[in-house]
Amino acid sequence: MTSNKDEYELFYWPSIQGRGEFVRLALEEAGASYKDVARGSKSEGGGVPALLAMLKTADGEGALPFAPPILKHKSVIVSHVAAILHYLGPKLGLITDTEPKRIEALQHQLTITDWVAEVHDTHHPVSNGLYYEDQKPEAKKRAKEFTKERIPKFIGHFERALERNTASQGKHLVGSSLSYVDLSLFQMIEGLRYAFPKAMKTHEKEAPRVVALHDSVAARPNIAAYVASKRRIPFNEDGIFRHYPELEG
Ligand SMILES: N[C@@H](CCC(=O)N[C@@H](CS)C(=O)NCC(=O)O)C(=O)O
Repeated sequence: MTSNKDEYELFYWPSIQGRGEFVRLALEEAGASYKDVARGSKSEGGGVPALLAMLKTADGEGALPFAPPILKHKSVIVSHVAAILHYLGPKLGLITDTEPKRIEALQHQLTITDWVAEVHDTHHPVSNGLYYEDQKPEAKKRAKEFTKERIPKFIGHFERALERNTASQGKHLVGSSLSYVDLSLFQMIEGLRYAFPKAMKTHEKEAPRVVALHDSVAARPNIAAYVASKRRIPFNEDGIFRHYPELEG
């Protein structure tokens, strides 16, 4: 189904931003040609069957992927958001191609991976295999702790990381220019504002650099165009960032 112009193939669930969005943002910022395979038509070899086939057979070089998102580039297959961005970063000009900078970015991205897992656990604290409605009391407890303790801890961490990065006067997380980690932090703020608007109003006051970084990413022409386009799936209650008013107490 891939035409020659689609250099990268992203395999991710077609109806949510989810973890795939961190990869989409990097590809969009770079203006890369890519195919969001499961959003393509089944008749042309896309759709969810193509994603399931990738999970099952992973025809290419690389580890058998456990879960999406998965990137295929030529014959190389990469899964896990942080590994995908580590791979794509230098190719897309979204990280300085030196080992110290790449490992610095990878560490930040892995912190975001941990943070995303905690966001997920606010609505699925007991099991992925159960519906939200079957774990509501636990979700309430988890979300209360998450909004009170964990959001400020993570946001505060990134605020300090920005402050410490004097090479960019606190404007970027790694080095002196935009990296894929800045795009991912933008997405965390977007998602948390959707899921927990009240808590974010409070916590953002303590993190002016994080908010400024979010705003500067939002204003980048390719990101602004993408966010306004149909390619950007709206947040919804099937994704990672879900807005359940009852979880904000
Ligand atoms: N560490 C992985 C997590 C991947 C992941 O949990 N993917 C979700 C969708 S967002 C999934 O389909 N998981 C299936 C499962 O855990 O059984 C990453 O960062 O990409």
